[in-house]
Amino acid sequence: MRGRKVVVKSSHFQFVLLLFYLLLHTMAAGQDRWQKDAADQNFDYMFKILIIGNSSVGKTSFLFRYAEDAFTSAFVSTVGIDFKVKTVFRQDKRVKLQIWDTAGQERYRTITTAYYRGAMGFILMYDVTNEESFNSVRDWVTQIKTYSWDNAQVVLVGNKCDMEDERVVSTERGKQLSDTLGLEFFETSAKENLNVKIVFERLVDIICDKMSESLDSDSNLVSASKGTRLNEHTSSTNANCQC
Ligand SMILES: Nc1nc2c(ncn2[C@@H]2O[C@H](COP(=O)(O)OP(=O)(O)OP(=O)(O)O)[C@@H](O)[C@H]2O)c(=O)[nH]1
Ligand SMILES: *[C@@H]1O[C@H](CO)[C@@H](O)[C@H](O)[C@H]1NC(C)=O
Ligand SMILES: [Mg+2]
Repeated sequence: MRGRKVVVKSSHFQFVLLLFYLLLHTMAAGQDRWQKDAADQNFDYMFKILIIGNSSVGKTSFLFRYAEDAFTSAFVSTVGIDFKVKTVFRQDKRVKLQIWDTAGQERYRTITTAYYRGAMGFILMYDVTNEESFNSVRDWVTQIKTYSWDNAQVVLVGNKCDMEDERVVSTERGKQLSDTLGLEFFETSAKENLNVKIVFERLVDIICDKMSESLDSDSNLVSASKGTRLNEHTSSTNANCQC
């Protein structure tokens, strides 16, 4: 009995150590990269974007495809959180994206939700071959509402649309859910590079629109937080499913 207790405690302790290490690691890496970013003043905006969704839906692969234009079929589940920086040009503006790839596994939830603050956009991902990941979308929306800024913009993404034979979530169901939630919707494939770039560009456009909208109505950035909430969106009628 005693031995068992000690084992439990020590693995718990190891886990806390791991969390602590991760936190320091990302903070150090973040600071390092922030300094580099600060040195490069060649951008008009900096947006923080998070990719969230259940484990194995393809978040890391999606970002890897976007940032490095590559894909690997090996599954290495993300530990904690990491980010990549990429600059895009939209509407004559240089927009620097800081894209955070979060771990989908439940046990990292305390870490990952801590990064929701200040995020301007979310890519909420499920896997069209995984019913449970689709059924969890509402839970993820709740997480966003709980931990992020009211004005955060969200795009719903059904990934792995190249796997037509294993598909269990139809495009129609994805579309329906996105309409109910008031989110724009895309089906994507990190493997076949379908709709990956479009998702990021669309999200940047939505954030830009939202920004100028709040600036127009209040001429004051501080009051932007009084704007539309997630559940009150009216947009999102376009089906973007080219798979
Ligand atoms: N066929 C196909 N496989 C994919 C696609 N995207 C990802 N995968 C595979 O799905 C598995 C999981 O991908 P990851 O990107 O690691 O998943 P994740 O969402 O980051 O998972 P966590 O880090 O645990 O949250 C890997 O084996 C990938 O190769 C896709 O578009 N099509
Ligand atoms: C998927 O994510 C939801 C929402 O966070 C969570 O409740 C559920 O346990 C996850 N499922 C798996 C298999 O990890
Ligand atoms: Mg991952």
